[in-house]
Amino acid sequence: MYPRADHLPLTSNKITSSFGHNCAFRIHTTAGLLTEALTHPQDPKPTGTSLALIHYMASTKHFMLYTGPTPNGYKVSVYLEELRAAYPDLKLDYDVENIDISTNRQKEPWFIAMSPNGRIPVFVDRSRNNFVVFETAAILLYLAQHYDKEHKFWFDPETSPNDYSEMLQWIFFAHGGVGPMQGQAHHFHLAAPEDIPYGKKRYTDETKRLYGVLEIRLGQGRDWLAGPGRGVVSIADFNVAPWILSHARAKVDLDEFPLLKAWLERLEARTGFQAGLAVSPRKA
Ligand SMILES: N[C@@H](CCC(=O)N[C@@H](CS)C(=O)NCC(=O)O)C(=O)O
Repeated sequence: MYPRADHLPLTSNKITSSFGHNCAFRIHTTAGLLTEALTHPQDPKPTGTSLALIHYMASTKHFMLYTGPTPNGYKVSVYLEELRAAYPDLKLDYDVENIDISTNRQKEPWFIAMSPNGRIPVFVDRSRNNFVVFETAAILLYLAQHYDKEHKFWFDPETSPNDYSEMLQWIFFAHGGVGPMQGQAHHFHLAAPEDIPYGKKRYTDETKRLYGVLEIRLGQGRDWLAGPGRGVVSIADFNVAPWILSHARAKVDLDEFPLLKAWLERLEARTGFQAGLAVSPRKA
């Protein structure tokens, strides 16, 4: 069991000085990588720990995002790009390392040191002492709390408690429902080593049922999932949209859900949304 990288002890002061005073704080999170690099100096893999460490250390950008071209990966890059567009003065910038999950890089010790779950995406906040966040919904809420101070894409729990609660309801609904169920649909249709019609049908049907729930919500006179009146675009929408975008992989026809289809088109028309998808290009 690897501890969280930012809880690991400082391993080397020499590296701090060679990167200048702004980089000193980074050592704490990189300690996981560093420990691996020092423990396995013979690591021959070009994508191994030592290169990951160098990549991490060589930048002064605010954030580091370990991600990939998947629905969960896109959730975070979409919100990051929406934030960049909404808060140009913050000059939020970030490094991206696209993790090829087909080679199981996300199961390597340096990655597990950051995220014991061994899945992408993982977000590291260099500006806040290399704090590490995994689980997409938690990353979105973290970004909202620290970098969306004007509540452009979320609701203030103090002044708008009901909107805040509804936003959480739709985030949890997607995080516990749409993601896992549609993920299984993708698996049975595209990745399972054997053809299992029962699994395909069960998870496609459940995905359709969950899309139907979103359709009901949008049918309540709404453009967006949370917020007063017709709603306001928020992280409740960003959190589920990349899954809906992948509907074909789950063998779901979006024409069966016209309000959801129109909602997705509204999101796709947004510059930030498009930029977020471009962060991790899908392989042809
Ligand atoms: N509940 C997690 C799910 C993350 C997840 O399942 N990521 C997938 C890609 S969409 C992954 O890393 N799969 C590789 C693996 O399972 O090893 C979250 O929301 O962050």
